[in-house]
Amino acid sequence: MENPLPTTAPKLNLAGLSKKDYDGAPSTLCKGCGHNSISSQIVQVAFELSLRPHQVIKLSGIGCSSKSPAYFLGMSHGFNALHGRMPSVATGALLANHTLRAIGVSGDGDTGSIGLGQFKHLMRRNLRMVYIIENNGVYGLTKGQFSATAEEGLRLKYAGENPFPPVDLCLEALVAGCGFVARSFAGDAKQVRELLKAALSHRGTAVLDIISPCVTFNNEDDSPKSYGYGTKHEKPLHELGFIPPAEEIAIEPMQPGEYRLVELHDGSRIALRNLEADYDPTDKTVALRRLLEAQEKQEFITGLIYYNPHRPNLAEVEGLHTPLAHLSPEQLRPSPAALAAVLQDYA
Ligand SMILES: Cc1ncc(C[n+]2csc(CCOP(=O)(O)OP(=O)(O)O)c2C)c(N)n1
Ligand code: SF4
Ligand SMILES: [Mg+2]
Repeated sequence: MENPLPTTAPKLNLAGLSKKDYDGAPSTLCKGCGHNSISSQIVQVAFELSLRPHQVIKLSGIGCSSKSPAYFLGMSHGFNALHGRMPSVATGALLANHTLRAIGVSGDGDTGSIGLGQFKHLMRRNLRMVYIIENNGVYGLTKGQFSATAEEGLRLKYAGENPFPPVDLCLEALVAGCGFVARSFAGDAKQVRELLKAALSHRGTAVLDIISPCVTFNNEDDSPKSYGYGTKHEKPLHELGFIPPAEEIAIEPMQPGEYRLVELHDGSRIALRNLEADYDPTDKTVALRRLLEAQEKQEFITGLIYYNPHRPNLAEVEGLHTPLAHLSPEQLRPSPAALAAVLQDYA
């Protein structure tokens, strides 16, 4: 019998792939978890940017957030590291092959508690990778204990009252030398997408601290990491749009001085329209002051908080050329004569 349903070919990108080709396994996270929404944006961005899946490596630590690389880019490389140890594994992987595009997903526990030391050293070394923190203020996977990013005095049904002040991971990244520091909200899909695209174009480590509500343990409307609170209180510093290399700027209407264009490493640009008077994301002192002020006033600011493309990344510092993975068997296996010459040096 003939199939009565009309068949339409899926839209393909420049890599010849459909959006479905960027899917991962079905998510096993709770329905409505912010982490699921971030995975969907990664799929969308990878499709729009025509990333080649075999040139991407996904990395993570341990947590609900760290499980999520299983739910996007199923054809890419992946490594689920130990708790808080994603930076070491990422460093090893990218020293072996610095041409890979690396997307790391961590949690506020994975980064802000057990992994804080590794995180700080990753910023210092400026490994080229996108480092996403899916920040929900709790250890979701182990049933909702407070994490280091939970607000002081926050009361939660299962965890009780948090007596400690929070760690601000954007501040930590900034102080440690990170050149791309952004904060976003899983409920603001467009901003997450534009920041992800820009982060993928950055020369070194790009940190995206995304408030990603845990609907099971931390989603009461009065909690600053809930959907309700985020939707009501998000204060974007600017509207932003990613412009791929060589593409015309299609933002209308555009008055002189209304937009700030920030050039990225690969020739793409971000157009920023300030919503907050004179916010300059290229000024580190301004960024530090604004983050401290937001902490003091408990404001939920989002956007590109700091940008500096000038520091070389780790591969550049190390002067890496052809990755081991791209060498031919002949290059990898020296001849007996070459080996004898090397040994001669030690004689
Ligand atoms: C060495 C070690 N210590 C503790 C744990 C237990 N543990 C598993 S996940 C986790 C925290 C996860 O929290 P977060 O990174 O915020 O991820 P979420 O689940 O909230 O997305 C902890 C403490 C572990 N797996 N390994
Ligand atoms: S427990 Fe929280 S963080 Fe974990 S999957 Fe459920 S909603 Fe997401
Ligand atoms: Mg968490």
